[in-house]
Amino acid sequence: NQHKSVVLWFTGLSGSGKSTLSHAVEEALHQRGCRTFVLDGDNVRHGLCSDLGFQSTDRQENIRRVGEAAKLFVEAGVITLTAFISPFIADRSRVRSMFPHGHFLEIFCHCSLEVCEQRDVKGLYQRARAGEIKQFTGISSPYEPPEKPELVVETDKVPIDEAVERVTTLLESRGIV
Ligand code: GGZ
Repeated sequence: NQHKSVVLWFTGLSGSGKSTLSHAVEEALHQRGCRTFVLDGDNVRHGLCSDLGFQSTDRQENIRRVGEAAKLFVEAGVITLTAFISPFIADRSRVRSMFPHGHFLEIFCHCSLEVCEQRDVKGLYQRARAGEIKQFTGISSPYEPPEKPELVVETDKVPIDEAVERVTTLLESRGIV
Protein backbone atom coordinates (compact mmCIF):
# COMPACT_ATOMS: atom_id res chain seq x y z
CA ASN A 1 0.00 0.00 0.00
CA GLN A 2 3.00 2.26 0.14
CA HIS A 3 3.30 4.60 -2.80
CA LYS A 4 5.19 7.74 -3.68
CA SER A 5 3.15 10.88 -4.23
CA VAL A 6 3.42 12.34 -7.71
CA VAL A 7 1.35 14.34 -10.12
CA LEU A 8 0.03 12.67 -13.27
CA TRP A 9 -0.53 15.57 -15.62
CA PHE A 10 -2.93 14.63 -18.42
CA THR A 11 -2.93 17.03 -21.36
CA GLY A 12 -4.81 16.99 -24.66
CA LEU A 13 -7.66 18.46 -26.64
CA SER A 14 -11.21 18.79 -25.38
CA GLY A 15 -12.76 15.35 -25.87
CA SER A 16 -9.39 13.56 -26.00
CA GLY A 17 -10.30 11.45 -22.96
CA LYS A 18 -8.27 13.13 -20.19
CA SER A 19 -11.04 13.02 -17.59
CA THR A 20 -12.16 9.52 -18.53
CA LEU A 21 -8.63 8.14 -18.42
CA SER A 22 -7.66 9.93 -15.21
CA HIS A 23 -10.74 8.62 -13.39
CA ALA A 24 -10.14 5.11 -14.71
CA VAL A 25 -6.52 5.28 -13.54
CA GLU A 26 -7.71 6.55 -10.18
CA GLU A 27 -10.00 3.52 -9.87
CA ALA A 28 -7.13 1.16 -10.70
CA LEU A 29 -4.93 2.88 -8.11
CA HIS A 30 -7.67 2.63 -5.46
CA GLN A 31 -7.72 -1.11 -6.00
CA ARG A 32 -4.04 -1.13 -5.07
CA GLY A 33 -4.71 0.87 -1.93
CA CYS A 34 -3.30 4.17 -3.21
CA ARG A 35 -4.56 7.54 -2.08
CA THR A 36 -5.51 9.66 -5.06
CA PHE A 37 -7.28 12.81 -6.12
CA VAL A 38 -8.40 14.02 -9.55
CA LEU A 39 -8.37 17.72 -10.30
CA ASP A 40 -10.35 18.57 -13.43
CA GLY A 41 -12.56 21.25 -14.87
CA ASP A 42 -15.53 19.93 -12.92
CA ASN A 43 -14.04 20.61 -9.50
CA VAL A 44 -11.73 23.52 -10.35
CA ARG A 45 -13.27 25.73 -13.01
CA HIS A 46 -16.50 26.14 -10.98
CA GLY A 47 -14.66 27.11 -7.80
CA LEU A 48 -10.97 27.93 -7.48
CA CYS A 49 -10.86 29.23 -11.05
CA SER A 50 -14.42 30.45 -11.54
CA ASP A 51 -13.11 33.94 -12.32
CA LEU A 52 -11.16 32.68 -15.34
CA GLY A 53 -12.14 32.24 -18.98
CA PHE A 54 -10.27 30.86 -21.96
CA GLN A 55 -8.02 33.68 -23.15
CA SER A 56 -4.36 32.68 -23.12
CA THR A 57 -3.67 34.66 -19.95
CA ASP A 58 -6.63 33.06 -18.20
CA ARG A 59 -5.54 29.58 -19.25
CA GLN A 60 -2.05 30.39 -18.01
CA GLU A 61 -3.43 31.41 -14.61
CA ASN A 62 -5.75 28.39 -14.54
CA ILE A 63 -2.80 26.04 -15.04
CA ARG A 64 -0.69 27.93 -12.49
CA ARG A 65 -3.38 27.52 -9.83
CA VAL A 66 -3.95 23.88 -10.71
CA GLY A 67 -0.19 23.34 -10.38
CA GLU A 68 -0.14 24.97 -6.95
CA ALA A 69 -3.16 22.94 -5.83
CA ALA A 70 -1.57 19.74 -7.15
CA LYS A 71 1.58 20.57 -5.21
CA LEU A 72 -0.40 20.75 -1.97
CA PHE A 73 -2.03 17.38 -2.63
CA VAL A 74 1.34 15.82 -3.44
CA GLU A 75 2.76 17.25 -0.21
CA ALA A 76 -0.14 15.56 1.58
CA GLY A 77 1.02 12.23 0.16
CA VAL A 78 -1.63 11.85 -2.51
CA ILE A 79 -1.20 10.65 -6.09
CA THR A 80 -2.69 13.64 -7.87
CA LEU A 81 -4.16 13.37 -11.33
CA THR A 82 -4.93 16.54 -13.28
CA ALA A 83 -7.07 16.65 -16.42
CA PHE A 84 -6.83 20.03 -18.12
CA ILE A 85 -6.25 20.87 -21.76
CA SER A 86 -3.20 22.86 -20.63
CA PRO A 87 -2.48 23.82 -24.24
CA PHE A 88 0.77 25.72 -23.75
CA ILE A 89 4.20 24.13 -23.39
CA ALA A 90 5.48 27.04 -21.28
CA ASP A 91 2.67 26.71 -18.72
CA ARG A 92 3.13 22.94 -18.38
CA SER A 93 6.86 23.38 -18.12
CA ARG A 94 6.46 25.94 -15.31
CA VAL A 95 4.33 23.47 -13.38
CA ARG A 96 6.85 20.69 -14.01
CA SER A 97 9.59 22.85 -12.50
CA MET A 98 7.58 23.15 -9.26
CA PHE A 99 8.08 19.43 -8.58
CA PRO A 100 11.17 17.42 -7.75
CA HIS A 101 12.61 15.49 -10.66
CA GLY A 102 10.49 12.43 -11.47
CA HIS A 103 7.46 13.65 -9.53
CA PHE A 104 5.71 15.30 -12.48
CA LEU A 105 4.63 12.83 -15.14
CA GLU A 106 3.17 14.33 -18.28
CA ILE A 107 0.70 12.07 -20.07
CA PHE A 108 -0.32 13.16 -23.53
CA CYS A 109 -3.83 12.04 -24.49
CA HIS A 110 -3.19 11.99 -28.20
CA CYS A 111 -6.39 12.04 -30.22
CA SER A 112 -6.92 13.57 -33.62
CA LEU A 113 -8.99 16.73 -33.79
CA GLU A 114 -11.18 14.84 -36.27
CA VAL A 115 -12.12 12.22 -33.70
CA CYS A 116 -12.60 14.77 -30.89
CA GLU A 117 -14.84 16.76 -33.18
CA GLN A 118 -16.80 13.69 -34.25
CA ARG A 119 -17.40 12.71 -30.62
CA ASP A 120 -18.34 16.29 -29.68
CA VAL A 121 -19.90 15.03 -26.44
CA LYS A 122 -21.02 18.49 -25.33
CA GLY A 123 -21.60 20.03 -28.76
CA LEU A 124 -18.84 22.57 -28.11
CA TYR A 125 -16.92 21.93 -31.33
CA GLN A 126 -20.04 22.60 -33.35
CA ARG A 127 -20.58 25.84 -31.46
CA ALA A 128 -16.92 26.76 -31.92
CA ARG A 129 -17.15 26.10 -35.68
CA ALA A 130 -20.24 28.30 -35.77
CA GLY A 131 -18.26 31.07 -34.07
CA GLU A 132 -20.41 30.95 -30.95
CA ILE A 133 -17.45 30.03 -28.77
CA LYS A 134 -14.33 32.11 -29.34
CA GLN A 135 -10.80 30.85 -28.82
CA PHE A 136 -11.74 27.20 -28.76
CA THR A 137 -8.74 24.89 -28.53
CA GLY A 138 -7.98 23.16 -31.83
CA ILE A 139 -10.37 25.40 -33.76
CA SER A 140 -9.46 28.99 -32.98
CA SER A 141 -6.88 28.64 -30.23
CA PRO A 142 -3.66 26.62 -30.41
CA TYR A 143 -2.74 23.33 -28.76
CA GLU A 144 0.98 22.76 -28.35
CA PRO A 145 1.67 19.02 -28.04
CA PRO A 146 4.24 17.94 -25.45
CA GLU A 147 7.75 17.50 -26.82
CA LYS A 148 8.94 14.95 -24.26
CA PRO A 149 5.96 13.57 -22.34
CA GLU A 150 6.59 10.65 -20.00
CA LEU A 151 3.79 8.81 -21.81
CA VAL A 152 1.70 9.18 -24.95
CA VAL A 153 -1.63 7.38 -25.05
CA GLU A 154 -3.38 7.33 -28.40
CA THR A 155 -6.85 7.50 -26.96
CA ASP A 156 -8.46 7.22 -30.39
CA LYS A 157 -6.75 3.84 -30.93
CA VAL A 158 -6.09 2.26 -27.54
CA PRO A 159 -9.00 0.78 -25.54
CA ILE A 160 -9.48 2.28 -22.08
CA ASP A 161 -8.32 -0.83 -20.17
CA GLU A 162 -5.08 -0.89 -22.09
CA ALA A 163 -4.64 2.86 -21.62
CA VAL A 164 -5.01 2.41 -17.85
CA GLU A 165 -2.50 -0.42 -17.93
CA ARG A 166 0.03 1.74 -19.76
CA VAL A 167 -0.22 4.35 -17.04
CA THR A 168 0.06 1.84 -14.18
CA THR A 169 3.01 0.21 -15.95
CA LEU A 170 4.70 3.60 -16.11
CA LEU A 171 4.13 4.07 -12.38
CA GLU A 172 5.54 0.62 -11.64
CA SER A 173 8.58 1.20 -13.81
CA ARG A 174 9.28 4.41 -11.92
CA GLY A 175 8.88 2.71 -8.55
CA ILE A 176 5.89 4.87 -7.65
CA VAL A 177 3.44 2.05 -6.96
C1 GGZ B 1 -11.41 24.96 -24.85
C2 GGZ B 1 -13.35 25.13 -23.62
C3 GGZ B 1 -13.53 26.41 -24.11
C4 GGZ B 1 -12.58 26.95 -25.02
C5 GGZ B 1 -15.19 25.98 -22.79
N1 GGZ B 1 -11.52 26.19 -25.35
O1 GGZ B 1 -14.77 19.18 -23.18
P1 GGZ B 1 -14.81 20.02 -21.98
O2 GGZ B 1 -15.41 21.43 -22.27
O3 GGZ B 1 -15.38 19.49 -20.73
O4 GGZ B 1 -13.34 20.48 -21.75
C6 GGZ B 1 -13.11 21.83 -22.10
C7 GGZ B 1 -12.86 22.63 -20.86
C8 GGZ B 1 -11.40 23.10 -20.90
O5 GGZ B 1 -11.03 23.67 -19.69
P2 GGZ B 1 -9.53 23.55 -19.16
O6 GGZ B 1 -9.51 24.17 -17.81
O7 GGZ B 1 -9.07 22.15 -19.28
O8 GGZ B 1 -8.75 24.46 -20.23
S1 GGZ B 1 -7.27 25.05 -20.11
O9 GGZ B 1 -6.39 23.96 -19.62
O10 GGZ B 1 -6.91 25.46 -21.48
O11 GGZ B 1 -7.29 26.19 -19.18
C9 GGZ B 1 -14.43 22.37 -22.66
C10 GGZ B 1 -14.66 23.68 -21.95
O12 GGZ B 1 -13.74 23.73 -20.85
N2 GGZ B 1 -14.39 24.86 -22.78
N3 GGZ B 1 -14.68 26.94 -23.58
N4 GGZ B 1 -12.70 28.17 -25.54
N5 GGZ B 1 -12.29 24.39 -23.99
